Amino acid sequence: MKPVIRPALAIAALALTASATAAAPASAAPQTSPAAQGKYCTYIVDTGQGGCFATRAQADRFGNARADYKILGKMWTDANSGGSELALRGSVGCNWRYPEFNSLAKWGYNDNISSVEGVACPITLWEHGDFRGAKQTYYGYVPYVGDGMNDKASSVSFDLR
Ligand SMILES: [Ca+2]
Repeated sequence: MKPVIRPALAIAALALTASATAAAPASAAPQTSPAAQGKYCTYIVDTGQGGCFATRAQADRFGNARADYKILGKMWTDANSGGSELALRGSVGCNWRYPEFNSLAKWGYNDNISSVEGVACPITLWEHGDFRGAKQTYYGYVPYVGDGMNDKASSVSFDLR
């Protein structure tokens, strides 16, 4: 009896150990936001498609780099265009409030914008979602949005020429 029981107990103990270690990594799964998937994010308002990529070249090629999907504006999570980058693109252009840009949270960019660039249009940051709260408009590249808007923007508009 003894030689048979010992291996059986050893196998049972081993199986318990294996299942316990397999469960641990699943409970510690990292949180995933769009920005966490890549440093360079882009969104094309015409198609409703976007993504984040490891390189800016990959982000620029997204959407087959159609020329009419011009970059309306860019924003970064750190000052001096540092951190993660979000480029918003569309064919309609300026003087239009894109309803799709009413929430930066869906791209992982809520309350973390520190620098911006108005590329095709002046870029307006709004303190809250749905274009509410305090706002500030920036022209061209601005390495720091200022203490009043830093890490506060929750929506963005391009409704000025
Ligand atoms: Ca905010």
